[in-house]
Amino acid sequence: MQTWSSTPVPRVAGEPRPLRLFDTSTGEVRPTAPGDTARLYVCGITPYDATHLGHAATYLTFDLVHRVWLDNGHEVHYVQNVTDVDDPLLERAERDHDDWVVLGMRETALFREDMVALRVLPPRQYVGAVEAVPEVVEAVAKLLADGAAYRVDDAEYPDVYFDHAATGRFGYESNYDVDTMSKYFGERGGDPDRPGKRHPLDALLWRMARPGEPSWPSELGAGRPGWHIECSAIALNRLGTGFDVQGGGSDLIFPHHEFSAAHAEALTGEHPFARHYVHAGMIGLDGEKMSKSRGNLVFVSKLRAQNVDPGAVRLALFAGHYRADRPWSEALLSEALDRLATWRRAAALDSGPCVDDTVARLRDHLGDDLDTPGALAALDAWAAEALSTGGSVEAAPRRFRDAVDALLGVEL
Ligand code: 5CA
Ligand code: ZN
Repeated sequence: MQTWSSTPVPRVAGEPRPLRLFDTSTGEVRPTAPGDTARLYVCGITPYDATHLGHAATYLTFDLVHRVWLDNGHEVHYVQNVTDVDDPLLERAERDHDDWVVLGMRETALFREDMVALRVLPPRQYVGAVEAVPEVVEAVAKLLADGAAYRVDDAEYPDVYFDHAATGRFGYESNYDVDTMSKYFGERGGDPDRPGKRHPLDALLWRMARPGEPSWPSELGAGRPGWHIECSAIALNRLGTGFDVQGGGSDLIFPHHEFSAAHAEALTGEHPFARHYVHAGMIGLDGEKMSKSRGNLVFVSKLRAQNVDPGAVRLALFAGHYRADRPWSEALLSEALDRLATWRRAAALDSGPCVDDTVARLRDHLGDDLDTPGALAALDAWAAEALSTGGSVEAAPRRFRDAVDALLGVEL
């Protein structure tokens, strides 16, 4: 699939700080340790509706990871998927008498526009599930041959399932107990009650063709991919195993990232699939998680249509820590607009106070598990001083602007 266009990232003078991130699997903030090329996989959208601020917050979180690594001199090999064939997309298309292919293409195109507007740096490879069907078929065939997968006992639809115990490590990513796993498995796309499975927690790998559903002919029989294997195959085939960060929102901790890791580890025999599993908190509205199924959504495209500055959307979402579940509100946006206006006034001055310490603090905060509230406070302090007492360093406003641009992706 076509990725989206990039904006140039200015270089920032001074010493970069390495990036430490909270890893769900170990429950600790640990240093990321990328080689020359940092490898990042972030789960993409299921394109059945427009991008809302919850999605945006998650992609902005990983945009900061991308930017901090760039600041540290790494190349970043970033891969993202699009789940362009799956039950929610097919159900929405049917409900709206729409063609699922057209619906997916339309919403994916809108997502790209939203990402460009929000100045999210693009993935190097943006890969649809449909494009990846041959990769999924190859992976599922190998899992079957190795005994990590099996066909359900169903003469009509012998779908292929993954034996969740195949790697002997199941649960290491989420660290959830069995009750929690069972609850989320049922709520997030799993089918615990499917007759013929060996265990309720086993996950679908290949769904045999049903009348009226899209399918692809293959050595497994005509059918379509399960969800988790899509991300395992796409990530493994581009980034290899042991890549630096697997990312998504916290609703993907289980079952999605647990199974993506288990599938990939069963395929390669290597552990871990990713060195860090990083999860962004859920953005809510009116006291509930913002979600397509609940319909309590604020769309990025709607804000764009109202001419809301995308920089303010970034600052509003960065005002809270990425791991915290937090609400979106008009007040949050309005504070962000004020902050943006203040920073712009300060950045437009002819001179200002020395900015070196501020940039160092900005880097320290971002390096420390993306502490954006701390980063914003450091920048606020410089802007306030520049606007009140001034300063004589002519290069300072430009350096402030470049640091905000490079590290936070906000254009002043
Ligand atoms: N296509 C799959 C991943 S392979 C999927 O989960 N798609 S999605 O469209 O439902 O979500 C896209 C991304 O946005 C995921 O990382 C998800 O965790 C994140 N997300 C969804 N809702 C929210 C929310 N309210 N707040 C923060 N992130 C969210
Ligand atoms: Zn995924």
